[in-house]
Amino acid sequence: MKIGVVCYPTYGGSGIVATELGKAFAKKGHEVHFISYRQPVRLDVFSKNIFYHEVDISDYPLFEHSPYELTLTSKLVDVAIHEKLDVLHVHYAIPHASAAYTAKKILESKGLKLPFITTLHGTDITLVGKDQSFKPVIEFAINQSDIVTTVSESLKKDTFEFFSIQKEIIVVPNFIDCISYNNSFSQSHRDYFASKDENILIHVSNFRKVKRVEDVIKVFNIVNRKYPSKLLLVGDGPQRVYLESLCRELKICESVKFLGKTKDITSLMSISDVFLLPSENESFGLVALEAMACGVPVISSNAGGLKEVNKHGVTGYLSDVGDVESMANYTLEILKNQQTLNLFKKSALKHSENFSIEKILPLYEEIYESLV
Ligand code: GMT
Repeated sequence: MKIGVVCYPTYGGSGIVATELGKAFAKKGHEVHFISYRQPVRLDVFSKNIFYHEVDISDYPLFEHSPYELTLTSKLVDVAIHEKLDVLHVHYAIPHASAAYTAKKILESKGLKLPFITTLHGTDITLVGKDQSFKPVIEFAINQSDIVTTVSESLKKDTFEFFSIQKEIIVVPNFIDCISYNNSFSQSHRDYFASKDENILIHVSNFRKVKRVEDVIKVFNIVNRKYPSKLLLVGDGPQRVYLESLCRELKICESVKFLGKTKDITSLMSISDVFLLPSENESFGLVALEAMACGVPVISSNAGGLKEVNKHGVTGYLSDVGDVESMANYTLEILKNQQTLNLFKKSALKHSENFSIEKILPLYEEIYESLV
């Protein structure tokens, strides 16, 4: 098959899922054409089956804002015609699904067919989708997609709740390539951050409000008073300055390491004991799954699809959003002795295998084939 993939190229989970999925299809011998305004971060491999088409976002003096949706639509038409795409998979509703719809109609006027699949990832529904200024477009684009998928049952429910949807929605969970997460532990890396008797807690995100990173710091502050620990904060974003000031206020700057947008997340997760994800909303929580694949138990909120990923009392624990006391107590429970920690680590790793790419790829394959 010749597959077009549209995604955001940045660090966000939707771009990662789109890129890893495309790479996996290319590995199986399909031709995959990525279309975005910048090369996706994980598209760092050479393969004879992978192609990248950049959408021009340079400004014309008349425009105050670059009309990305239109340049994307034109690029989709161009790539579909010249590369003879069989199917298009767009990740994130706006503007990707609406651009795909317009491209499909333009192609139809030329006697060509291009079915498209829209995968909804989370904030396109739960945050952006709720915005009245986007709602009619998102609703229309979802209804016009040939197939719609969501990454969790919870997001499917939200989509039906927020919009008037006349289509069936198929749930295809996020996935990981288990092999690439194993065996990244390095004692010297661990020694660099913490002494022998300290624990390492970790959080990875884009530091947006929805992630509630301040709760991560508050949980850490409680845990650290009982069991001396270090906190690794990986990522960056709008809340960074506030988070730094909170650490100063709590006088824990020495124990909290802001590591920025490093690419080598696996190595950092592999030396950690507990992963914290207290999000206000999380359609799936790919990053929690990545932590589990590194053998790290997860303390998370019970928002959105996190219940479908993190198994309470098995792979970690879930608490109500904002209940930092409960999250701290659960963290202390996991860290109470090496035997308990090892048990949780083992269960987290085992559970992550349920989301292996080998299990999820055939679901997308079936969807593509049904359209081609
Ligand atoms: O806000 C983010 O976390 C980024 C966002 C994205 O679209 O890149 O992530 C969403 O999609 C991920 C991949 O499907 C999910 O694992 C995340 O849970 C989801 N984020 C939210 O729902 C907040």
